[in-house]
Amino acid sequence: MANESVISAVDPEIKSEASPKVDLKVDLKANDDGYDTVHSKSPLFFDLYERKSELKHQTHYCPGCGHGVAHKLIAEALQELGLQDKTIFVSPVGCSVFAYYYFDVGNVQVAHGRAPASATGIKRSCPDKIVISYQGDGDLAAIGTAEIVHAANRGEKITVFFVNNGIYGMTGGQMAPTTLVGQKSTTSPWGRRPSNEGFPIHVAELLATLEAPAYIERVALSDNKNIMKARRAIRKALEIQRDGVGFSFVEILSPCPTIWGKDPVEARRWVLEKMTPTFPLNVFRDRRPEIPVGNEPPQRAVADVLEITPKAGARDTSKAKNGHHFQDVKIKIAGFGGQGVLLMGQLLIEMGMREGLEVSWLPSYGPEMRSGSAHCHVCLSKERIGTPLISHPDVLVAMNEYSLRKFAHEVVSGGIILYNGASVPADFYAPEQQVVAIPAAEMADKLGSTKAANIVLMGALLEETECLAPGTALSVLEDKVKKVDLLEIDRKALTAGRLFIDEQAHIGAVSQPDGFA
Ligand SMILES: Cc1ncc(C[n+]2csc(CCOP(=O)(O)OP(=O)(O)O)c2C)c(N)n1
Ligand code: SF4
Repeated sequence: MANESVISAVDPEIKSEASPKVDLKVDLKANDDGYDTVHSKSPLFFDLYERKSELKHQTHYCPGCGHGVAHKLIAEALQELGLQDKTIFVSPVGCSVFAYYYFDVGNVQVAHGRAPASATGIKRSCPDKIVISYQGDGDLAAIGTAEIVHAANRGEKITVFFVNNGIYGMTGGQMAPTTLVGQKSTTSPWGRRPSNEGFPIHVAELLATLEAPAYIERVALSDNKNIMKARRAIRKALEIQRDGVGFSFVEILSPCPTIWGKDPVEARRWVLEKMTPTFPLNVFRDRRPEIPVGNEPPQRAVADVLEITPKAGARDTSKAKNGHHFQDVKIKIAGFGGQGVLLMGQLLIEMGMREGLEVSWLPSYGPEMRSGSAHCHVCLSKERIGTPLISHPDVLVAMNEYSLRKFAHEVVSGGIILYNGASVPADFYAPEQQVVAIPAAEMADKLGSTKAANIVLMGALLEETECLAPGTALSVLEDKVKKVDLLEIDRKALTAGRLFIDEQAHIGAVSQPDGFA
């Protein structure tokens, strides 16, 4: 079998025991005994499987496992098509989690079920690459049902190889969505009953109800003839991606001798005799998707789409991209719901858009918005933003002590922490960051509304970082705050925050207990 030939191709000891005269490293040349070598290891595989230091030359798959065969067919197709250097292989959670030990291509291993979503992101950011999502049936048809359906429905130009062995292999044989009616598993020891566990899910047929997919085929690793068909289907799916046609999907019925409790030969026969009646082999889709022309998404800046135009007092947007001193600024604003945490983020991105920047805003809050904890991530950038998630902000605005303690460690070394308080707690240390305590709530209260504490801190942030122009802030406030009296308070709060930084912070109001400023 192909899997065995992979082993014997590289291990001199196994080779000499198994087939003493055949040097499988010789590529399709007649050997001494006159036979041609028809099985050999694809050069696309790494020479050694380093995961097993003591058994470097053998895979981690069980003997007779279909994953090894599927790997070989994929490797050979990539090799033949000359796609090795362009390929990014996304491996799943399941027995094939270690695919990256074998394929000498770009590799990413992702969370359970998420491979089509990750593959989508990779393909969209690197459209010239060949992106493969490789998944088992637990991964794709159970925890990852949503991901595969939506990736297929969007017609992502990726290739998905779906290894259907009717069971959860890695975790010891729980029922999968594809487990056959009557098939026993550790979680259906009586055999799957449609009345209780439902019927097997036919993923290929299900995806074929969608309009976008370009190619959907089901194949089986049951015997040589069907393996050859699988080989052709795999190659075709990759060609479809190479040619930019659309979403391609191959469901591969695959033996799992170990969990099925069968020897490798029986397991292959079982694929043909038991699986194919439920999962018929077929080409379910083979056509170029008909995407209406002229309705492509406009690749314009968000500010442009929303028709946000610069207002008087704002930074000159014609020079905006050159006028900012940063490549990007990442800000985290955290506090309790009701403190205007999310609103402050929205104001900042509105300002950013008016200054011609790319912006993102990612809110996070619990079910209890009022008084529950809330935070948001804001990114202002001269370039398109890869992710709105910010792990290490340049600036943290901590509206309360809880947020200060919880998020301070995330701030980059040399970053800024603006804390809503008269002084930082005595036992709080952030030696690598610049911490500025601002009694924002008190200041806002004196101006007429505690609610304006967020605007005091926004003024301080603008002054401290100079990331956006105060004039832009004013124009945004004028547009967004409808109540005249509140707008007046906000104006004053903005100025108060800026003045605090200018007049007090640098002469000692930076109140780290050790005097760090
Ligand atoms: C979020 C999450 N849930 C559950 C698991 C446990 N888990 C690991 S692999 C697996 C199922 C794998 O089955 P399948 O996708 O069919 O792949 P196979 O092992 O059969 O190739 C499960 C449930 C996990 N690792 N992560
Ligand atoms: S448990 Fe099944 S799927 Fe997993 S490696 Fe073994 S044979 Fe393959």
